[in-house]
Amino acid sequence: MEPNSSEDASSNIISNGIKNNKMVHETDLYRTSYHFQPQQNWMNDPNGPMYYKEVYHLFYQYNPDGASFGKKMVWGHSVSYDLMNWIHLNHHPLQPSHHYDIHGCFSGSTTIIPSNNQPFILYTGFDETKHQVQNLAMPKNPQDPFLREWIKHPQNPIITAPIGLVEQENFRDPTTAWKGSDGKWRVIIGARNGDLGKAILYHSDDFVNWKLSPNNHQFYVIDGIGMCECPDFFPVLIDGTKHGVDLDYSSVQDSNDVIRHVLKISYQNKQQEHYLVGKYVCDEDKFVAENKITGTSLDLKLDHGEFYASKSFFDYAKKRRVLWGWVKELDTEQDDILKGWAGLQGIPRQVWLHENGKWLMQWPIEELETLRDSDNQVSILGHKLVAGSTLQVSGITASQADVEVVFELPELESAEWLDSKEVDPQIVCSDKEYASRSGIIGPFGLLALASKDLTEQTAIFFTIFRTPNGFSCLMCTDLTRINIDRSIIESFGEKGRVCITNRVYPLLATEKDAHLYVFNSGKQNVCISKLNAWSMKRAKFVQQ
Ligand code: DQQ
Repeated sequence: MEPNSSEDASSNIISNGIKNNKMVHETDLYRTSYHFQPQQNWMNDPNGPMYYKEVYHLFYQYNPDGASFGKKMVWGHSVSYDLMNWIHLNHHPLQPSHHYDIHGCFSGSTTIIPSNNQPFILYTGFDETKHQVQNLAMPKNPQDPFLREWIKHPQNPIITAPIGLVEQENFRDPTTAWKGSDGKWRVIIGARNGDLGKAILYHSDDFVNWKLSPNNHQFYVIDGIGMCECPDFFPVLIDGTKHGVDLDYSSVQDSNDVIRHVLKISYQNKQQEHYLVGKYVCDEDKFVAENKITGTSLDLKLDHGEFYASKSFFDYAKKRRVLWGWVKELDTEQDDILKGWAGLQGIPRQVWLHENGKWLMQWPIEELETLRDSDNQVSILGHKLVAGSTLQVSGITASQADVEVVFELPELESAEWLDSKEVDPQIVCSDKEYASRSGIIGPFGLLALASKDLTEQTAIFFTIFRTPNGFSCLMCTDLTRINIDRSIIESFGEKGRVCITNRVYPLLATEKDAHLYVFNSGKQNVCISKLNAWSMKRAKFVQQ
């Protein structure tokens, strides 16, 4: 069973492209129907997402000149009322214009100043000497809910790299700033110094003049990982509820018993999102993490697939924290140039802390359900999935679908033995043949974007093991959700504890030739206690 392969994608696109001689979205087999992507060209990191004057804003790293990473990156900008349907604004709020960003306006964040509800952008400029410096921009007209025009601060660059502490070429991606209980603004900037990955902390009284934190400017240092890109620092409630909290520390002293903080870094060398959960002592600028980033499979990760440079924001409207993440292409640069675009944003996710206080939970935001086509839904209840069997889920558009499935498992005693100290689950997972190998309980799961003859498919599967401390499952889950959208598959397992994002480029399983199956390669029967699947409607994207 060949998983959908990326390397053969080019033949398909080339044939389409040349044949039709015009690549319009409809014929573009891999262009998504409900994921955020610009009309054309290259997109990477989500920048400064926010909710302002009842409008959701998403800025993103964008190359206006082509479908590959550009020499003069700008900030793209789109707005929405529901985080699903978008208005792509024609202007670029930030584009290279001065010595301090002439080689590119790189990633950064927005901060809304509570006192006057005015948003500011802090972003990294790639300057004339190819050093990375931090700059400030503010809206020309804060009354415009679409914030179409931005002005760069005359004092830019407002922060330059502290020599000896960090490399001037690796000092970027300022976080959303927050005000401490001492009334001082704080911001973290990602950096590297040799093998040391660093989160550098700055203070400011007026949001313009910044200096290294006198308490603890090396906010967090990780040896052996190299560059810490796109840091994100935010509070979460420890009561397990899905509510979000914002970065307001007027009373932080006594809230460490109800909140924890998350420091997320984009691990450049591994292109993965690793995070720490811990206690933040604001007036000492100390972050005491309860886990470590070691670069091994034991690390806490936001996603085990293609998901990078993520950024969260506090959604005042719904009192939740929403997470965006860039999902890059896995086909070739040639393919991207031919299809005329590259890069997606994952479905925005609500993020909260598990009630055990140890790890984050993520789930697609509820607005995604507004795109479910209720006239095109399938339900399967209490179906015994016999060992070695496959069941087609028909009656939906399998190339763009939303699926929720609950599996019930037989008695577990017969499960195979696995000592996770001896075996790295990540390696087991990455074995392409694993899904078809017959274990005792599993592999079982879903075959998405599958061709009729199953020669092409992407398996999302689970296996149950007996381990030294009880039972564990390889992405074992009782509740899973997968979002399928033509060339992206996002899986959310165990109610949101495990997320895996895939990019696939099916050659056969496209449009109406795409199918969805449930399978059980295990020796024991499992039960589909509940499966609901919906065809998904297209989201609306307009240019303005
Ligand atoms: N992408 C940006 C950088 C950031 C990197 C440039 C992460 O600011 O570090 O597009 O993908």
